[in-house]
Amino acid sequence: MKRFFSLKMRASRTVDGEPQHISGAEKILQEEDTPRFTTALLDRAFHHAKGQPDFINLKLELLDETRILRLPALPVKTIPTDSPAEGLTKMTEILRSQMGIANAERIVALLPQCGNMRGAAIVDVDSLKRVEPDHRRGIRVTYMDDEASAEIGPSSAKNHFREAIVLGTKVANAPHLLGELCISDDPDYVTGYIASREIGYCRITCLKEKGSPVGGRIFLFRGNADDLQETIAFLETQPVLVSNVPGSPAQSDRWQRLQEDLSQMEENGLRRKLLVQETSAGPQACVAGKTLLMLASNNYLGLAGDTRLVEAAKIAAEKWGTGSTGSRLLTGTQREHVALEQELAHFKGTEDTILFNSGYVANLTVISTLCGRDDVIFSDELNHASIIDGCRLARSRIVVYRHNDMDDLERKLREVRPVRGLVVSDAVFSMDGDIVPLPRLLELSRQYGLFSMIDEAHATGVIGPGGHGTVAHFGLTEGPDITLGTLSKALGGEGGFVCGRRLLCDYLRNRARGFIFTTAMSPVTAAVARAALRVLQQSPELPQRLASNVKVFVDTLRERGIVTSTQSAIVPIPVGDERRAVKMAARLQQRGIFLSAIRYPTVALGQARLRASIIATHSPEELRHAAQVIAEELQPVIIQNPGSW
Ligand code: WAQ
Ligand code: MG
Repeated sequence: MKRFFSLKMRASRTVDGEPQHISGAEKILQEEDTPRFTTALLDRAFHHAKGQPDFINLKLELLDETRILRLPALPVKTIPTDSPAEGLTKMTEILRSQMGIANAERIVALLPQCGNMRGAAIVDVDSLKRVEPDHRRGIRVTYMDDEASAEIGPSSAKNHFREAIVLGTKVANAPHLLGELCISDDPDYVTGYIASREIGYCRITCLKEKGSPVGGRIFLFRGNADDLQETIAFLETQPVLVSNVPGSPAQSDRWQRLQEDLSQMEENGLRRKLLVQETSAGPQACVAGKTLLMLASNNYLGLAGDTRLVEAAKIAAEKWGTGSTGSRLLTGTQREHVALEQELAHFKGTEDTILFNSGYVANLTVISTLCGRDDVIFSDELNHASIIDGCRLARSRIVVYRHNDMDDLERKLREVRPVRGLVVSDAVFSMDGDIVPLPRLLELSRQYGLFSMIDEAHATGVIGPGGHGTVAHFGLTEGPDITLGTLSKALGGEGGFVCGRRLLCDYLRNRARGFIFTTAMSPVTAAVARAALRVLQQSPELPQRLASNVKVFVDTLRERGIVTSTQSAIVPIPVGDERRAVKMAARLQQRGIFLSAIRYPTVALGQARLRASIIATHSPEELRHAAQVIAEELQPVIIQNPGSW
């Protein structure tokens, strides 16, 4: 096995009795390379423009290979700017509209005060306070290197860009950090950057006057005191090797980049594989010839394999054929589509409904059709990717509020005072299984004159009496302006829908690109959804059976010491480490239980979990058995690893 070392060099000179820094560098390298690099670093120390050192500190330290995190370099984008004013404005804009940070101006204004230190400032994006323990030193990020770098040039060849992208990639992947701002304190270097996992590494070519020694670096933090400790520990001690670091901002190879990214995912346990299901959907599944208890599907009511839906599909196919033949606005509207829209409106108690080809498309389309550059969208931090993508497509200013925290939402509404916009939330959160506090959300949206929207993907057919959804669950007389649902989860088919007032649906039929510029769903698909609604109406006990199954499963887990809770059919079981979660899921699969390991980027790094979703047609015995097996497998992990780094 290869042994990896961290090599650090610091050279200084004593001036008036005080040590004065000359140069410093660090590497992560393999044992056989240590002599070569030690010599090269010494050479760099002795031949520096700042002068002759009288003190050189060389440190060589063995690293635990299994702890080294390998990360692909952030994608690079360059934004050309002509003046510091323009550059800082660009930075503020990105911070505000692409990263959803309300205090953007004030944070950028702090930047020049956070430089000329050994380290960087950590700024709490909500309180705007510096929270790193030592304000004179800052937090110094170390234990990182470009995986491929095999050269140390003379100090004159210092490559600001490559060093910064290595640091920026590590910082962007640190827990509880939303991103980073940086201006170099090299008087001759006016290019700086703003970076995050979402926006990548965005270079801004002019951020200060040439000749100015004033730089700065800010890490944007959100969290509590424990979170801060975790962030600092990651920055200061987690070894990181960054792969695919471009030699210059312009360098790229269009295929190699894809290959390296996939290899990297593989190494980090993040590469996905498709599992082929060999039977129709039900409480059991057959994968690779083995029968497993299915705890990973969205088939909450068991309808995806229901014979009544299958019959409806056959009849519809015979009557209507298989394709809709065109856009809804041209030849793609058949009686099945119209009837389904009316029946969904009736089911949800709204004036009208409009169909989409999937829930993802529905979110993307509705949000980007209703909102534009002049809107502010308030979005829960745990909202589903399709909501986030919809917000981005809208090009609105995005303000992210803390998960299900209506006080935080209210604070942000008060602060931003939006003229126009939207408050949007999942109804049931897909990775945690909890429910949006809808009454308060509606009250706040109304008070500020904003549209309200919930995504009932995991609520339709599951939540509320008869599976009617979140509005029924809270016993409200008036629901949100926009309610989105899917036909593909509890309703056992496929497609998405949006319901609300007639004006909303009429508007969307005329303006929504994801409705207009696509072929309508098959009439068979529409007929299947209608059959699912009929089954649900004839069997209102189905959602109840689901709820009591969930209770059996959660109670058994709890009896066995596994801490979990849910308000829906989704039961998150915390594990922490990504690779461990994957290993655990594989082991459970060997023991006949199929559930998914959910990990970064679906949830934050270090918060990997197992996610069980329950089906109404599971038997209580099956669920009790599954919970016991899961508890047996998980117990040692929970004790050894409370989800820390
Ligand atoms: N950890 C934390 N903060 C640091 C570190 C570190 N390892 N090194 C420097 N800083 C802080 C410190 O406060 C400096 O004053 C500030 O960052 C700027 O450091 O794509 O050269 O080394 O072409 O001057 C950006 C490259 C170069 C843009 C940034 O920063 C591009 C740069 P400098
Ligand atoms: Mg530097």
